[in-house]
Parts: sequence; C-alpha cells; structure tokens
Amino acid sequence: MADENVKAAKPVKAPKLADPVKASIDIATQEMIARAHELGVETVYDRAENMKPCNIGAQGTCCKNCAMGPCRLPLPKAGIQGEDERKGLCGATANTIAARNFIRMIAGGASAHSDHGRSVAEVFLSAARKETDAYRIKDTVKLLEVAEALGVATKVEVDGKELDRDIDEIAVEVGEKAMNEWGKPEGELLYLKRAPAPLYEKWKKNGVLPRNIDREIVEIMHRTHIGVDQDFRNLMKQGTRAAIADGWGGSMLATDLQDILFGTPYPLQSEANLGIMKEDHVNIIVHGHEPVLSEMIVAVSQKPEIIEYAKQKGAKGIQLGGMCCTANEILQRHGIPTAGNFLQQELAIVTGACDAMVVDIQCIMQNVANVAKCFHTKLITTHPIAKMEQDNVIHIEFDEHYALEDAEKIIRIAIDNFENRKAEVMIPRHKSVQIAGFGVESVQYHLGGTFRGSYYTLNDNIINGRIRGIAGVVGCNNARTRHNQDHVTIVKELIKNDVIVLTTGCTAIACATAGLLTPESAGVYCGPGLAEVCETVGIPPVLHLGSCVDNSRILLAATEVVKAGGLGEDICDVPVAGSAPEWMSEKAISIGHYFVASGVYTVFGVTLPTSGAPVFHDYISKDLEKIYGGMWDVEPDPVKHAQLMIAHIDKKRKQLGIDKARERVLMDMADRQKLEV
Ligand code: BF8
Repeated sequence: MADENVKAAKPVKAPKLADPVKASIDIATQEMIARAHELGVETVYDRAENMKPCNIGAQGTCCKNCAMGPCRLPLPKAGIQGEDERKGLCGATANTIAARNFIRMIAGGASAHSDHGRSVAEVFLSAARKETDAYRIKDTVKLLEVAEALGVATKVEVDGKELDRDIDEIAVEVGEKAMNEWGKPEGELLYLKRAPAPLYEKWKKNGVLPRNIDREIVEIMHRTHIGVDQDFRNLMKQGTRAAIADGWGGSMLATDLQDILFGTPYPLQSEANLGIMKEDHVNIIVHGHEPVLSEMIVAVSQKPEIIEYAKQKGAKGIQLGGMCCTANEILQRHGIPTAGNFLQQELAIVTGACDAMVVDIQCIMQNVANVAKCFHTKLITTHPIAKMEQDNVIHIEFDEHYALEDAEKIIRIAIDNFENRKAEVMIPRHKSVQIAGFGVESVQYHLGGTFRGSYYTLNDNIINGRIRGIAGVVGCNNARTRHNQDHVTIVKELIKNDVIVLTTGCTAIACATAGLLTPESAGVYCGPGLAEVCETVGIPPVLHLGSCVDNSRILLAATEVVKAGGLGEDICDVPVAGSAPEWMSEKAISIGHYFVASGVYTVFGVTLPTSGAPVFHDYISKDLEKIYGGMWDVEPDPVKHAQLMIAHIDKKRKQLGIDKARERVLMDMADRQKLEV
C-alpha cells in the first residue's frame, strides 16, 4: 500500500529546445539545430534556453576573490538614490569590484593572445636555428620589416662597405628579441614606438607603457587580490597597460611571426559555411587558434600518398574545414574553406560527416566531446594546456620537432574513421563565396597602388567623403543573442552609410556566410560613395583581416592612415570606430580595451559587465576619452549600435573640417540620380 505521507513525485520537466529560426539567421545553422533535435543531441542553443545568466555577475558586481564571499552587490531596481553605500565584507565598493573583474578579464584575454604569441615565437626561434625541418622562414621581406621594428641590424659593415646581413642571422636575432618581450627585466615593449608619436607620448605621460608582456598580466592578478588596489581608476591603469601589451605586444608579435613563418596573406577566394563539407570526402575540421598545428595539417593533407590512402579507404579525397580563428588562419594563407564560427562547432559534428575534429587552444566548447559521442567523430586534442576529461577524447600531443609526423598521425586517424560513418549524414547545402586575406600590405596595394605605396588613396577618399570612415567590427558569437544577426545587421548598416569595414574573428566568418566578403556585394549593400570606390578598385566593402590576434593589423592599418596624412596626427583623430557585436570571451574585452587605449571609440553589443557600477561605467565610457581619445560604449540594438559608430565618425569628420566635403559628394550623387530619373 502506498505511503500516504510520500508526496507524489513532481513530474520532471523536459528541457526546452531552442527554436532554430530564433537561434540563428543562418539557414545552414537552423537546419543543423533542427537536425540535432531530431537526433536527440543537445547543443549550446538548447542550454541557453534552460540556463539564464546570473544577473549580478552580468552586472560585474559579484566579487569572489576571497572566501568571505562571494559578495554580491546588485544595482537596486530604482538605481542609486543618494550615496552608493553598497560594500563587500572587506568594504570593496561596487566600482572596485567591477573594475577588478573587468581587468581580470583583460588579464585572461591578454594572456590567451600573448601565450599563443609566445608559442609561435618559440617555433619561430627553433625554425630560425634550424632545429626543425617542418618550419622555415617564408617571408623575408616581412622579416626585415620586423627586424627594424625590434631594433635588429639588417646591414653589416665589411671592409668599410655596408652589406646585407646574413638572413639566417637576422632571423635568429629577431626570434631572440621577440622572446625577450615576454619577460625582459627592464625597459618597455619595443613595438610601442610603431604607434603614432602622439599616442606613444600619451601612454608615456599616463604611465601605461607596458614593461614586458607577462609582468603586466601578473600585476593584474596581484592588484586584484584582496586588499591591494582599491581605486577603480588605478586598477584600470593597469588594465590599460596589459591591454596595450596584448594589442601592441603579444598579438602583434603573433601576427608578425606567423606571417614570416607561414607567409603574409594576400587576397584569395574561398568558401564559407557548413556546406563546404563533402559527403564523399574525409572531412577534417581544424578548430582553435594557433596556426603552428593547422599549417602542418594543411601541408600533410595535400601529400599525394595521403590522398591515395584516403581513396583506398573509399573516400574521394580529403576536405579540410576551419572552425573559429584557426579557420581564419588557414583561410588567409591557403584558401582552406571555413566551416563555421564559434556557435557552429557542435553543428559540424551533427552533420554526421565529420571524421575528425582536431583542436588546439581557445574557444573550444567542452560539449563537442559529448556531441562527438553521439556520432563516429574522433575528437583529437593536441595541446598540453588544453585537454578534456571525457573518455572518448584522444590526446595526441603536438611537438613542433615532429610536426609533420604528428600531423600525419592525426590525418590517418581521420581517414581510418571514414568507414565508420553511420547512416545519419546530413550536410546542409548552404555555403558562400568569400574573398579573404587582406592585411596592412594588401590594403596599401589595393587602395594605395604600387606607385604611391601608401594609404594616400584611402585617405583621399575619406577626405573627399566617398568613404565616410573606417570601422573595425570584430569578435565572437554569443548564445544569448541570435547567431550572426548583430554582426550582419551592423556591418550592413555601416556599409550602407559608406563606412568601410575591417573585420576579423567570428565576425569575419559571419560576414562571409552572409555573402558580404565579395566585391559584388558593394553594388547591393553599399552607399554610393563606398560602392564607387569598391567597384573601381575591385575590393569587397568588408575586408577580412584574419583571426583575433590579427586585430593588431587594424592598429597598424590605422597607424598607416595617420602616416599618410590629412586625417590628423593620431588614431583618435581619424574617423574610425570599433565594434564587437556578439562578444563573449575575455579576449574580446582585452581587444576592446586596447582599441580604446589606442584612441578608438568602441561599442560592444549584448551587455557589458559594468552596469552594476555606474560610476565605473561612466569612467570607462566618458572619462577615458579625455585621457586616450577612445572610450567604451554598449548598445545591444544592432541598428542603434551602428548609428552610434556613424555619429562618432561624423564627429571626427567635423573636427577635421571634412564634413562639408561629404555633403558635397552626396549632393552630387543625389543630383546625378535626379538627372537619371
Ligand atoms: O579569438 S572571435 S569566439 S574564435 S574569441 Fe573565439 Fe571570439 Fe571567435 Fe577566435 Ni576571438
């Protein structure tokens, strides 16, 4: 007989499933979310339906830096009336807590980029010393440029004559000097002098010149320990030092050394979206960030004997596809197609056609291991600092001294797995053409020309108003907002208003899948001025500059604009704005802050973890402009977000006295249109 005291068990609610159409604007993604539901596979989109973010954490006012807490200081619903008396147990104010959390995010982001840079520098040095056969110095022109920036002599005097120094010797010294930037005991980062002189002076005056990369990150951890720095302005000063050490240090070194080792990108054509996977090929998805591994996978996958091996196993060949920033790295140098961005990683496995997913570091969701369990996919981790606890994950530690052997081992695992595919293969058909591989050098070539060899033509078109300004739109996907919608809406709004867009990271992939990375898109989406420039020089209105460490290319491109003249003396004078529409990672905060500290007005979408501390928020969104010329802003609505950027660009045009030129150009266009009617 049933015990009357035992209450009837509550029925367990089934978890909610994401609505595919509400979850993404991309049809391939929608199809794969629906497919995951059919197969009973849970993805990030479903988890976002069932777990709400912590409101206090989202406001930036939860302090868990000691065991007396976590101390939670939510903003009262009615806002702050009178004095803000909120305090943690130690007395830390909401501003201190939000600033501590914010700069710890900078530390996380700066360390991720910079540690990636360090790994590349180690491989670079070992290639320069000829300790490995797999890597060689590829771009000697860039090597000489970087040597100059690092103060490495490129000439030698022999018998009173100045001669070119041995290139191998230069490479070794560049590698050693680069490695030194992470931990040198005194001085300042050598690359800081690449910034426009007024910007460098501003950093110097404000005491934020980074000493070395590691030290600035360590000092953040010290200052944010309980009972150390308790002034949000002073905390942000250290955040600024570390962010500059990322943008003008770790990230810039990563980009430069990668270009020297693997080649400086030049524009090329490829494709993007899950539809690049092929049912009759061995599909290998390469996911993560460091090209040190993916370059070898690309090289080995093209070897005739490996292709032959795939054919023996019944496949027609090998299809590589990139995911996240690894996608951008192997796209910009080899034209390898892009399978997707951050929120598409689980879905590549849901196709049932992913024979192996090879990952290294950063932005790899642990759930890819759970999704892989539902299919035949081999998930292979390769980096000693990034393993997974699930027992279906294979770890093959990648050693650059045996790079080709390791890459071959991984590819053979994928090929051997081809015959284990089950019936449930379903690859969406959708993919788009993309032109990628832009950089400081190619923008100079396309918009400056070989004769001028500068950014003169770009500047000229900004001054005459055909191009209203420049926007850097970068960053992640975030499951709290519709996949790719904000990226694409903001970028379309900008180019419609004649703002040329430089993009990297997952934004670049979103733009590629939406068809914005082709010269033809200029005629469809751009305002008349930008369309005219793009059509004349044959470039897309949205230029793909690579991965997230390649945001350093945007800093150098902005510096070239300043150098070419006519648009002020410093980056903060140029009609330029930054944006991260769907950001989610700590790296995005570090990037955002080095944009701000370099003089760029930078708008983030979704949310910013500062809303619980209004005084601190005002400091970074208003007061910083007086110090560095750039400042933060947040706007989740994509159209308003773009309009804020355009308003800032117009403000800069007015300050430069070139606002009238644009009115005239637009008047001419309107007049012309009237005549045509
Ligand atoms: O470094 S944009 S989701 S993949 S963090 Fe990650 Fe964000 Fe994508 Fe590359 Ni950048």
